[in-house]
Amino acid sequence: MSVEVRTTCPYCGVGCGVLARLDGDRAQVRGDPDHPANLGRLCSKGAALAETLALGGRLLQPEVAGRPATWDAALDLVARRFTDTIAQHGPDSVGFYVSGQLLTEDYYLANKLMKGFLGSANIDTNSRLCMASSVAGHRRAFGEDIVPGTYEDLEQADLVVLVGSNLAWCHPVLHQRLLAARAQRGTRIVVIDPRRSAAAEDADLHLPLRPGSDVLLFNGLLAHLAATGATDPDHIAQHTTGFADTLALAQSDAPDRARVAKGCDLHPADLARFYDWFATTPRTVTVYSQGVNQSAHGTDKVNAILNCHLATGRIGREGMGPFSITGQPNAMGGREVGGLANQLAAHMAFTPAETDRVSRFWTAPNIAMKPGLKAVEMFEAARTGRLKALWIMGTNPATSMPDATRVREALRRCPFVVVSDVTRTDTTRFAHVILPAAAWGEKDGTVTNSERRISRQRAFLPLPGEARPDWEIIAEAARRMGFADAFPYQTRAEIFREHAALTAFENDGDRLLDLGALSDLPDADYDALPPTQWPARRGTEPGGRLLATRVPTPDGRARLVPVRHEGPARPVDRDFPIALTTGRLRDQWHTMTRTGLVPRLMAHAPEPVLDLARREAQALALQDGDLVQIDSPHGQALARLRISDALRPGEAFLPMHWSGLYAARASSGPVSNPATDAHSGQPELKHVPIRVTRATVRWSGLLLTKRDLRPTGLLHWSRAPVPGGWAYELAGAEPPAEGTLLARALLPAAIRDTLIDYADKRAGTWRAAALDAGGRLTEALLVAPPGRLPDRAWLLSLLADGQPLAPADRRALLSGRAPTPLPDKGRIVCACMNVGLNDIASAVRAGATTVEAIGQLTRAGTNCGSCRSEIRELIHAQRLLAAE
Ligand SMILES: Nc1nc2c(c(=O)[nH]1)N[C@H]1C(S)=C(S)[C@@H](COP(=O)(O)OP(=O)(O)OC[C@H]3O[C@@H](n4cnc5c(=O)[nH]c(N)nc54)[C@H](O)[C@@H]3O)O[C@H]1N2
Ligand SMILES: Nc1nc2c(c(=O)[nH]1)N[C@H]1C(S)=C(S)[C@@H](COP(=O)(O)OP(=O)(O)OC[C@H]3O[C@@H](n4cnc5c(=O)[nH]c(N)nc54)[C@H](O)[C@@H]3O)O[C@H]1N2
Ligand code: SF4
Ligand SMILES: [Mo]
Repeated sequence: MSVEVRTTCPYCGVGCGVLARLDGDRAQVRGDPDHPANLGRLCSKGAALAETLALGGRLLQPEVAGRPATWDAALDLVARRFTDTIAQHGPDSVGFYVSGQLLTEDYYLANKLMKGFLGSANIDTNSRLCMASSVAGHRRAFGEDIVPGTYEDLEQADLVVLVGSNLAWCHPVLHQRLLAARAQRGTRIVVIDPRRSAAAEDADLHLPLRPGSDVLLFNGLLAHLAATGATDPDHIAQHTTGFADTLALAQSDAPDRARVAKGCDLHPADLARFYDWFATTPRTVTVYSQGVNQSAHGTDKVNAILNCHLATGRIGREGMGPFSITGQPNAMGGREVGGLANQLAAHMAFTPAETDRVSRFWTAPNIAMKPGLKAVEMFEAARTGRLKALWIMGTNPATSMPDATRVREALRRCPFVVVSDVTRTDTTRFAHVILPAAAWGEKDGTVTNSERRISRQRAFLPLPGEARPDWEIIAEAARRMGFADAFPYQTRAEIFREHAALTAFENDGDRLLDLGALSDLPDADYDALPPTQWPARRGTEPGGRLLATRVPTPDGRARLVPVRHEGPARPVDRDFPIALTTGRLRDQWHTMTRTGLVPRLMAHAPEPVLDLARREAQALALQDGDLVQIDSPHGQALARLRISDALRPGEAFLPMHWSGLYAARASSGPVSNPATDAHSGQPELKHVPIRVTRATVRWSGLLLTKRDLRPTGLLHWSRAPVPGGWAYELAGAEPPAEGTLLARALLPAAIRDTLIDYADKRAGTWRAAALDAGGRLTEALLVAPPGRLPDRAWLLSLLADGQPLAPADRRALLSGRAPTPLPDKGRIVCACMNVGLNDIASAVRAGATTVEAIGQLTRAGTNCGSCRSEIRELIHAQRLLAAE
């Protein structure tokens, strides 16, 4: 048996420690009981990591112009095209678009190459879509991008306010820690979210505010704190500036509570309760995430929250503080190295003193002197021809950027596009050069989580094919561009030490980001580095809370920032009357390149679904399960409709995960609004006005196959991995006979002869199946009028079985009727224990009224706990049904 390797989960910013090991060729993972972030827990995604490691679909060799190439040829071409483009058009004609999923060492090199040596600051990251408003808000208030608190604060608080954060699904292990602490000390939880999210389901109070009205809510809170004497005059006087002006603007914005209740569309009693709890609870932590950041006024939302904490002195102390929680595993590390276009490096910006300092440290005479293009601007520059060479690393902008159709146009027009990825994506389709990167389990380096804790990711798998770690790819390219002296690295430890040394360089305490104590870490200590929180100043104990008193502004005081409430960039109107928000599902990670491979993770949400408020669904006479078209001013999407009571009237929700690899046109990117926040450049991904209409569907189909296809020419398809292969849902607007022809073309010519083939023209149905030499099902294709496909559970079991088809099953395939209909679990709710919606509903009917009782009857919710909030909601819904 092999040794267990201590590493870190590559998904969310909680940064859980993982113990991974290889038994033969089977990987196994479990939570690291010694990691301070998770103390042994993992959520459904972390627990399924071992199932994402199969090499099918991995990029294993560089490609140039769609053909396999050697590393030498590919890297020479990258170096030559970047060098030539700069020689002809200047440094600002090239760009890098990178990712919070790179390791710190990768990120540091990409930033150093672009800003220090190519001479432009055109390196931006998907953190622009994610954390940029928090960064800008922190810098306005604290002079530096600092998250003051620690995870323990959530456990030591008496009140935890989650603003625009679905912690239950997006940071599940931290959510479980919070719920465990609440069971001990009775912590109150308030959720501020237009949607009744899974986190809201667990809250003591949910404020379903009008989308975009957060500033008004927190301005009203500041006014309330002042009016009730809940502010801390000593803290305000000694450690802050700007209180009077900030309060004055808050009071004029929110003159009384009635005005706030109306503006935010909240019940006055709920609002009063929240204000009262906040005013009277010193130990308060406010956690905020994308409902705050992804807004045209995200930076103001951040400062509106910070203002309330600064006015009460609740910052940097046990159980208190504002807490911007990061999304990606290394969003924080990217901010440390300076991966955003408007930062230089190591929390320094572009002042003359800072550019001088960094240029001396790097020995970089050609350093960028001004901020570069931010993500939305960068793709627009590529579209309009200003940007002529672009290198994308570890992110999938063709899917995840707003107004993604224009982004694709930009990628099509850009004369030279390089993509470093581990797999094919919507973005690699536009690449002139594809570089195969090492994936989780193979790569090795550091990441920093939401509480500033640096952890090692360690390799436990060999590099497959010709894949190479990102830092090596970047260093190789840099050497070929003529910068061998500045990129001599042989190991990642050297890079980490240099990064740590830069944070400490000429830093006499004016930058809190200081990793000086790690700047001469021997290789062996780097390899063995335990999770370490910064600051890690030389000669001091690392870690701890920050900003309680001293703040890294020139005068040492934190700034309250006056902010005024403004609505969304583009409100709803007659043409686009519904407000769409986009966000995350429990078991998927982003554009599904890894979690989409795991049947049990996919089972929670196997199809792209638009949630629509009941009032609109009724007004439009839409039914659950209808295929609907979503039109926004920017683009279109197609998804299955689900009527929702968790949404406010007038609102809809679409997951951000679906890409062109998993569905015909269900991505949120083309629909989303590219309008950005003026301070942070972060796009308003949480609000876009839309119109919803029923799509005309005349036939539907189901294809079970072992092949990995991407159908073209159909109105709609989506797919999910299932045991034994893939299940494709198909739909078309043609009459069933034509649909049959279209669908039939999906079958490979070679096997069309081995088919069990049955058509009933009158009924509009057609069924076909292919068996291998052993009589096992390899393909099944069924076409029928909408809603008339045969029993799905039975069909899936035939594919999963791997046994020769029994005569009864053969006959049943022809007749379209399952021999004995299998019990249908319904959509899977508990991914760990494989428990479905229908199992839970029958447990409720059998008398289970608590999550614990459901657990005893079905085992749902007894492992990672990620599904417990949903089970609570289901119990509630079932009991309402029963009461009707
Ligand atoms: N399962 C899963 N977990 C993840 C990820 C994933 O892909 N899957 N991704 C990670 C990443 S990179 C990130 S950034 C985080 C994101 O984590 P979260 O920010 O928690 O997740 P989202 O679902 O994007 O959005 C949060 C909530 O914002 C609400 N919202 C929309 N508009 C408003 C508004 O105007 N005001 C307020 N107050 N709320 C609003 C939405 O209804 C939604 O419930 O998750 C991380 N964790
Ligand atoms: N409408 C809408 N859009 C959104 C959001 C939203 O809420 N709504 N959220 C935004 C947010 S917060 C985020 S963070 C983004 C996320 O959006 P993306 O960053 O585009 O999403 P991912 O699918 O995580 O892309 C990561 C890519 O890196 C690859 N990869 C994985 N490991 C490695 C590696 O080690 N090296 C390299 N080179 N590649 C690797 C993966 O295969 C994948 O293709 O989406 C944003 N877009
Ligand atoms: S909470 Fe889940 S996704 Fe996030 S780091 Fe932990 S195991 Fe990974
Ligand atoms: Mo994110």
